[in-house]
Formats: sequence, structure tokens, C-alpha cells
Amino acid sequence: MKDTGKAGGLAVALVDALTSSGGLWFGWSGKVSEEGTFGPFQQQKTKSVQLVQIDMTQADHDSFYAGYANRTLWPILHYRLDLAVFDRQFESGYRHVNERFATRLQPLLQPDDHIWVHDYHFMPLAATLREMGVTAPIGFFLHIPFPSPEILAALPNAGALVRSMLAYDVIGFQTSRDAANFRRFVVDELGGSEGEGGLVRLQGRQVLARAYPIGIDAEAFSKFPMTPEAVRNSARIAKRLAGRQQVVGVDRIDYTKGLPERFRAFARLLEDYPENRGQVSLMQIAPPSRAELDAYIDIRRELEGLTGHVNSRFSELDWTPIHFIAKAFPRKVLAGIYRSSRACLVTPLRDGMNLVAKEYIAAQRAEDPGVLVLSRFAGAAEGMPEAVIVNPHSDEEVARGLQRALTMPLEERRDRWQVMFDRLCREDAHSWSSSFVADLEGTRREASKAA
Ligand code: ADQ
Repeated sequence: MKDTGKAGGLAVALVDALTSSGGLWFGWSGKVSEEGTFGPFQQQKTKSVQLVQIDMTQADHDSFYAGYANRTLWPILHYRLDLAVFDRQFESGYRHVNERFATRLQPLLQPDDHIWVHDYHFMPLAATLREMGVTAPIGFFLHIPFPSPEILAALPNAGALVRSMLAYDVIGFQTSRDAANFRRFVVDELGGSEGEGGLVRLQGRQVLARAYPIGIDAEAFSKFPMTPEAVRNSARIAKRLAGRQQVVGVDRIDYTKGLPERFRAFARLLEDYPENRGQVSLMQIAPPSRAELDAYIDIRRELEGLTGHVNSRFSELDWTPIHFIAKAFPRKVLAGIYRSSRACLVTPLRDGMNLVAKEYIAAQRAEDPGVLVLSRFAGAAEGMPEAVIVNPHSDEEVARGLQRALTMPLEERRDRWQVMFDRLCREDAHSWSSSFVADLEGTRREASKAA
């Protein structure tokens, strides 16, 4: 995959997984056309991967993508009932697009394929494929959180949606909390039962629902800061900092990422620990996403307002506290920015995993690593307890955590970093995809034993 700057860790991880096994990638082209899902396939063939894409109509895009996926499921699954929109048209558009994708995919399948479906856009896809007679193992991975049943139950027809997911053989989650929430929903809301090792059963179906925390290619990422692009850009940053320290944040603009809360926490740091004034700045890199949704426009405006407010209050002739850059950077440049930063603030209010937390650690220098300040509500916190863990809703707690990061002795920084880096190398993108695929293949073996 070309490093366009937009390609996140996820796309890279999936392309790597598919390239090593060979296979077919089927998905939305990202384009809207009059024929939509009825139009021709757009195909590309690389060495081992066949890429097949289809368009959507404007109506599908509005109800399925901008509607049910982004305005209903995204907020609910991130525990934001207050932002969720319940609209019957969105729901029927979602079902329709899932059916259309299944209909176009089915003829492309080979008998010994196993199928891996990704993310909240396609929760009911397997149920439709099964109705069409597909018997191959089908797995699903949810990249975002799965909320507690008390939250999910507020979604109209949540029961039917979760029931449809039981057509998968393996369902993967980012954390054990998400997997447990799913199993609890099946037991408490649908009347199923739990077995050993993450199995859930309902009316003759048995599904493996467990955590497969997503990793990054930590070893490759750890080399990025030494590339010429990274070095060039790091030198620009060093010149601007002139010996002062920088804290970095890198997120898509999204209400789940806790950005206004983070800016307030940074202002709180300058308030409560004034020795940082003139010495420490925050660089927030945040490319806009889903800019057609009001909630996203509002948040960008709020961030611009907060930046102006904090900067006008604390700036000095040669120092500005918040540097807010609303654009994407190539991954290598990003790695250089991570390495130039003494601490990284990853403070989402909810996040499936958060790959920035992992990339920041991978990009550090072993002899003098920076410190990760990490929200307890990021999935990454489950596997990175050596970070400074904070509650992102409390500006005082985040400021305290950041102050601790900025004053942490070298030996402690090294110790914490080493444990996290070693774990990232062991539990990387490759081990994530291969453990999921191994479990999926295991279900085929189980099925043929039973037959
Ligand atoms: P995202 O919500 O997109 O992904 P995240 O895990 O942080 O969140 O991944 C973002 C990726 O985009 C990172 O690889 C990062 O480097 C890149 N990125 C962000 N800002 C960038 C910028 N300005 N320039 C260049 N690159 C930038 C969803 C879930 C997450 C889950 C992932 C993977 O919401 O919780 O971790 O999928 O499963």
C-alpha cells in the first residue's frame, strides 16, 4: 500500500495479512454512482491479492454509511446514547446494503475459502450469506467497542442485530471487556448460554466470541523515525522547540477522541504546574473526518476556539502553548513527530483500541524514550498498563498524569518503555491476524469432525 498519509495502521495491517495468505478483498470503492451496488466490479490484481470493489448509490450512502453506521451504531457502540439517531430509513438502508454486498460477494466465493468480515458496517453480513447457502467459516472483527448490554439495549432492534451476528463462527473484539459485554448480551437479553473459553450458544448455534487485540508492525514502525523524511521533519521541529519540550496528540477529529477535554487538561497543566509555561507545548495533529456530520463540524469549531483561548491567555513572545494542525501526515513523518515528543496524550473518551498509543511507543528511542499518557477507556489500556493511565473526563487527573510523564526519571521511563515495546513486538499485526485466522480455520475442522 502506498504511504499516502491517509492509510492508517488498520489498512496496513489488513493488507499485510491478506498479502501473506493470498486472497480476495471485497469492499466499497468509496464512490457514489447511479448504479451503486448494481454496477460493475472495479477490479485490481496485485501479486497475491485480488481487490474487488463496488460503488453505492447516493441513497445507500446516506442511509447506510452516513446514517445507520455513522449516526446510529458509531455513537451507541461508543456509549454515546445522547448522540445516536434512530431512524427507520437508516436501519432499512443498512439491511439493504448488507444484503446487496452479500449478493455480489457470494458468486466470487470458492468452496475452501474462509471469510473475514470487518467492522460495524457489516454486522449482519454473515446472516445473509448463510441464507444464500454459504457454509464456509465466516469470522467477524469489531474494531470499535462493544458496549454493555444496558447501553446497547437502547438501540431499537438490538436483539435482532446481535442474533444475526450469531451466523458468524468467530467474533473478535479488541478487549476482553468488549467480548464479555457481547456474551452477556447473548445470555441476558437473548436467553443464550455461555460455555468455556469464550463460547456462547443460542438455539443450536455455537459461536466463539473472544478478544484478539489488534497490533501494529512494531519493528517496521520503530525504523520509520530514521528515514530521511522523518529526520528532515524532526529537524524542523527541533529548531522550533529550541530545547523546549513537546507533547503530541494524533487523532482523527471525532467526538470519541476527547479532544476538547484534552485541550482543557493541557490548559490545566499550565495552570496547576506553572513551571511548564514557556517550556512545554502541545502539538495536536487532527485531520478532519466525516466532515458532513454536524457533530464533527461542531467539534472542529470548538477546538479552534479553545486553541485561540489557551494561546491568547498563555502565549509568550517566543512560545505558543497549543499547535493545532488539522491535516494528515505520511506515516514516516508521523513517526518522526512521535520521536520528537517527550510525552503523548492518547485520551479518548472511548476507543476500540487506539493504534496511536502503540505507534508512539514503537517510535521512541530506547536510550531516552518518551512517556505515554493513556485513557483508561482506550482498548489499548488493557494491554499497556505501564503507560500513565488516566481518566480523560478529569482535566485535573490528566494534567497530573502529564506532569508525572514530564518529570519521570530516565530509568523509570526506560523500564516502562522496554516492557511495552517488547510486548508490541510479540503481539504485533501479524500475530493478531494469524491467531484470528487460526481460530476461524479451527471451526472448519470442528465442523468436519462433527459431520
Ligand atoms: P480509528 O478510530 O481511525 O480506528 P486509531 O486506532 O487511532 O483510530 O487509528 C488511527 C490511525 O490513523 C493510526 O494509524 C494513525 O497513525 C493514523 N492517523 C491518525 N491521524 C493521522 C494524521 N494526522 N496523519 C496521518 N495518520 C494519522 C478504528 C478504531 C480504533 C482501532 C482501529 C484499529 O476506532 O479504536 O484502534 O480502528 O482497529
